[in-house]
Amino acid sequence: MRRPPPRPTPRARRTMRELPGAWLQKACRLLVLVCALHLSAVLFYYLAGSAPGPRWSPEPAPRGPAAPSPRTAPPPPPNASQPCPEPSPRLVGPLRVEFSLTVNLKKVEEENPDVREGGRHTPKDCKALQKVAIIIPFRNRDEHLKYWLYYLHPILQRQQLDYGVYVINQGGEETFNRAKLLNIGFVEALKEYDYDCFVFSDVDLIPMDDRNTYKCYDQPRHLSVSMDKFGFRLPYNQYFGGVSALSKEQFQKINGFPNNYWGWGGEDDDIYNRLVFKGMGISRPDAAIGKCRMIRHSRDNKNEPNPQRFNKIAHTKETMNSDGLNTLSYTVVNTERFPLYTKITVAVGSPKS
Ligand code: UDH
Ligand code: NGS
Repeated sequence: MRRPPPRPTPRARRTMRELPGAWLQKACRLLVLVCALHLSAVLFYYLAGSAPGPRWSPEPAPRGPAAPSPRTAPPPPPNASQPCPEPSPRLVGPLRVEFSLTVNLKKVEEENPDVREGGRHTPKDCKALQKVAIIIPFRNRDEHLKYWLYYLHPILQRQQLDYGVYVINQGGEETFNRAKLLNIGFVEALKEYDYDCFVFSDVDLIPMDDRNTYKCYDQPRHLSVSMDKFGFRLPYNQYFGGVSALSKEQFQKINGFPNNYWGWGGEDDDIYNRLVFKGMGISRPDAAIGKCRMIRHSRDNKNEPNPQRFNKIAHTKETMNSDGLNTLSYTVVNTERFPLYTKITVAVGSPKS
């Protein structure tokens, strides 16, 4: 005789009753886990796709040289988009400028990822209204250059300019020649790109308002009109020193700048005379927008006041056609393309040569 199966104990009976609930719970946990995994995968790919920096095309890399790094990547095609609005909507107005902080150029590079090698920038979302070469006369002022790069790159980008920064470094120990270095900057920048505007800037001058756009106007433009060292006003009405902007045509019309002002002073007055003798006037921003700070410094070696300057500026009319772009002679010693600027070291000769 078969014995009946043993009756389940009360505990077993309870387990059997709870069985469907426990399975459901396990299945739910599994579902939640799968969902979480899916979500993290989606999040990962989303973030990777929208991270700042260049997006690489999914196409296979072409054979040949390595893909260019973001700094050497070609600029966006200039006619790819609409003209940039005037004024730039990215301007912020008055700026705080001080020289007590220490500038780290590596950090400046990181903070300006859209500046390409050699200190070039082209706006991404519109076509710049002007192609501007910024020319800085230079010798032994690396500390000042750091401040200039730190302050100016963000400003120039907000101004939506297609620009390049050229530091024209006078090689050797001869007396400094600011105006000749500026002429050289004009010629050398044009060898690199079809610039239509040239901003000539001392290395120690920083604008205090980004509405003072570093571009060219119908008339030659004087930009540093309201300097702290002159109590935020012009030292005299004809003053054209510091920072100025001339279009390619305006510059050529005056035969460029004089080549034979050696040492400090007068070359900016000669330039002013040239402009007036060619029938041009000076355009300027108003005193508030034209405010700028100068980095205090002592007189440099080999840039003593030029005793001939008064005599020279008295004769601009007679000399301007035979001293300038048409008589410019120099040698390029070295061209270095740094991440934030192009440095061209030149031999300019000496007062006697
Ligand atoms: N520059 C150099 N190196 C030099 C000389 C001049 O880089 O050795 C460049 C630089 O861009 C400078 C510009 O030329 O900003 C104009 O020269 P500067 O700064 O000497 O002229 P500035 O009129 O000063 O600003 C003159 C000397 C002031 C002495 C004041 C003493 N308290
Ligand atoms: C004038 C100079 C300019 C000079 C200006 C400001 O006297 O070259 O002072 O100089 N002209 C002559 O000497 C003929 S500054 O105070 O910035 O050193 O730019």
